[in-house]
Amino acid sequence: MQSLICVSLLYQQVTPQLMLAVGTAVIGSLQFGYNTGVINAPQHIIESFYNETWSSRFSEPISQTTLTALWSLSVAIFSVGGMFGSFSVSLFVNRFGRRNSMLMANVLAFIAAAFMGFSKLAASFEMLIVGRFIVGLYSGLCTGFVPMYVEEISPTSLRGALGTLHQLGVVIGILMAQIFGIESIMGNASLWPLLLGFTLLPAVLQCVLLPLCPESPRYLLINCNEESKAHSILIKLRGTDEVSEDMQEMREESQQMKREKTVTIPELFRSPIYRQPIFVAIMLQLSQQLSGINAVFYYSTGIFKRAGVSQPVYATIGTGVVNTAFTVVSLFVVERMGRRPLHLVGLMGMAVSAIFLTVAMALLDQIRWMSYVSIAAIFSFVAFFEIGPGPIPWFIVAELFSQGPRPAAIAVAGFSNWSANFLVGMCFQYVEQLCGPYVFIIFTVLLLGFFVFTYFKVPETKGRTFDEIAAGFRQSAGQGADKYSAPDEFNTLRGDDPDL
Ligand SMILES: *[C@@H]1O[C@H](CO)[C@@H](O)[C@H](O)[C@H]1NC(C)=O
Ligand SMILES: *[C@H]1O[C@H](CO)[C@@H](O)[C@H](O)[C@H]1NC(C)=O
Repeated sequence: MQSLICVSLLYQQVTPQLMLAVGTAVIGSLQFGYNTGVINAPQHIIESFYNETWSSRFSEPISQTTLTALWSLSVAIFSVGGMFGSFSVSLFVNRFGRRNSMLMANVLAFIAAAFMGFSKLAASFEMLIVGRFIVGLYSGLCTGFVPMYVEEISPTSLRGALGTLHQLGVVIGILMAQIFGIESIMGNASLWPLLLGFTLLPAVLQCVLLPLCPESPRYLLINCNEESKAHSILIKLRGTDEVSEDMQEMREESQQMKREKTVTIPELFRSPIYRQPIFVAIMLQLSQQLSGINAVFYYSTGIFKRAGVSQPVYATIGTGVVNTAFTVVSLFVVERMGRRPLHLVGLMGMAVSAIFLTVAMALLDQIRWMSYVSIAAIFSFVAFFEIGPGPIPWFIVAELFSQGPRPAAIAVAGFSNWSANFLVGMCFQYVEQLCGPYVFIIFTVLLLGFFVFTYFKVPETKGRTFDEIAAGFRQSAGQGADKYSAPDEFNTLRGDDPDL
């Protein structure tokens, strides 16, 4: 009976307008995922393109070190772009609005697609690298724009569920890239430029659909003070005239924002009330990236090959399928369960899977069927990622900070995310060449470290107010932090930044 009511409520709230807007925005998440995964399958084909280009330019074959360096750079420069992109999000969203920012960002996708798509024709690997940088920039912007827009247009009761669609878009993007990367589709010597340039099509689609989507009512009301516009958009999005509650909620939020000054990034680190939460936020991001998940998404085809799997591309697609399936699972559990237990379970599961993978790869020469164990281990590694370290850090970061410090906190978290992502993309191949099958031991150690950190330092945030969470931090920090009571802190902060 109760679930019947839930379903009918859901039906009422998910209007066509809302679906269109969310669906269009999530194309941005798809783009991020696609470009994360696209470089994986055709690695060897593009490497031989680098080799040929190099030979014809310098009339000598490329050395293995140069090739590894160039390839790692092509993979990892995406994260450098992402870092700049995620830092620029706030420059756009408050000036141009959420929807128009998304629209404008697509210019980057066009440019990047051209650079990557024509790199072979121009016999220039530099173009490919530049294209990867630009598409990273674009992805960094998307990972800021999309969750913000989706959250702001969704009704409160659906915010969590629709918010996870961003993550779902990302993993479907990865899966698409893996499927298109099959040799008989686009992962071959003649079509790989199309594989990389494909990012153009979703961009075009989004440019066509975005003008049909509404601007975020929250932006209109709070940033532009256009109350009637916000009101009429809400009516369309909700499919009912009864939007006074939503309006009220946004007005209260706006009041709250006026009371609570925006905190800048340096203030975040200077102020004792934020120092601990921001430390937790950074560590959670690192636990996501240094778990080794991107080593799998960037290099799994190579890993499977070394693990003796006969059709590595299909195993890679398998990881995409598992990834997508477990993202759907987490979509249902995250809203119900606490964040902390899920993160702990995810980290421990990943650590155990990494151990299995290491053992399987070490015993491969003695025992043939170990290649199946390695496949299973990578699948469960990915599955546990989507239970914990995948979705949880974002929930916690958003729930740890109230209005004032949240944008700065999210920028810092994004920065840590992308820097760690870069580190993994850049170093994995080198470390793997050094450690051979034991490379995942490094991730195991890191994972166990993050498990211990989460166990002792990360508070539960679900269903708690910011004040309660802050009180918890003060308690655990001991006497020292008690000297600073929150209101005083806000007052001093308000004093030293006149333009906000
Ligand atoms: C580059 O190509 C040449 C000729 O095809 C080949 O002998 C050499 O091994 C390749 N170099 C690398 C690092 O793969
Ligand atoms: C951080 O990285 C993960 C995985 O690479 C991704 O799912 C997430 O959206 C990223 N967040 C940001 C802000 O870049």
